[in-house]
Amino acid sequence: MAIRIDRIVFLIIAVALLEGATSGTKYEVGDDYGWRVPENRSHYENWVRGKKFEVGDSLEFNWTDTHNVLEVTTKTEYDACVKTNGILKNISPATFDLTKNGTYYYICTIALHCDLGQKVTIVVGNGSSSSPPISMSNNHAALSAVLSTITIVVASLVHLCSLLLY
Ligand SMILES: [Cu+2]
Repeated sequence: MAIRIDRIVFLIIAVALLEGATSGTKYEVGDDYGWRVPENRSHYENWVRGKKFEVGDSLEFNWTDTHNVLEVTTKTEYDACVKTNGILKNISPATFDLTKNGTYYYICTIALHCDLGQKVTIVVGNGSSSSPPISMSNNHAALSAVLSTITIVVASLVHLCSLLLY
């Protein structure tokens, strides 16, 4: 019986840790529509509407034809579809983690795709990166660390008990 409890406890701990590691929402940009040249220029603007992005969330860009994702750093570059600066990802799916509050700009650099509306602006938190970085993620990380320490101690004790009993 002790061994059974031992296993159950381990299972619970594993699930808890897994859940902690995958907190944050993963958004597939455009949902089923994916990342491509949209039929209307406000397509991705509409997709963003009503969503509340938070620190710890991530974006996944999926495409099948010839596309890519460039994270540009300024609104000026975004508005003008400037393709020379930023983080470029060429392989689908391309994931970007939203690690802090701020405004993030993504465009496709292929041909005129960006000009045709294959671009998206993501606002995290209040959209300003100057807000203090106390954010949830830090508290979350600290809490996770404490929790995993506790679970390791508990797991060790349970294991020890089961060894002593048999
Ligand atoms: Cu494209």
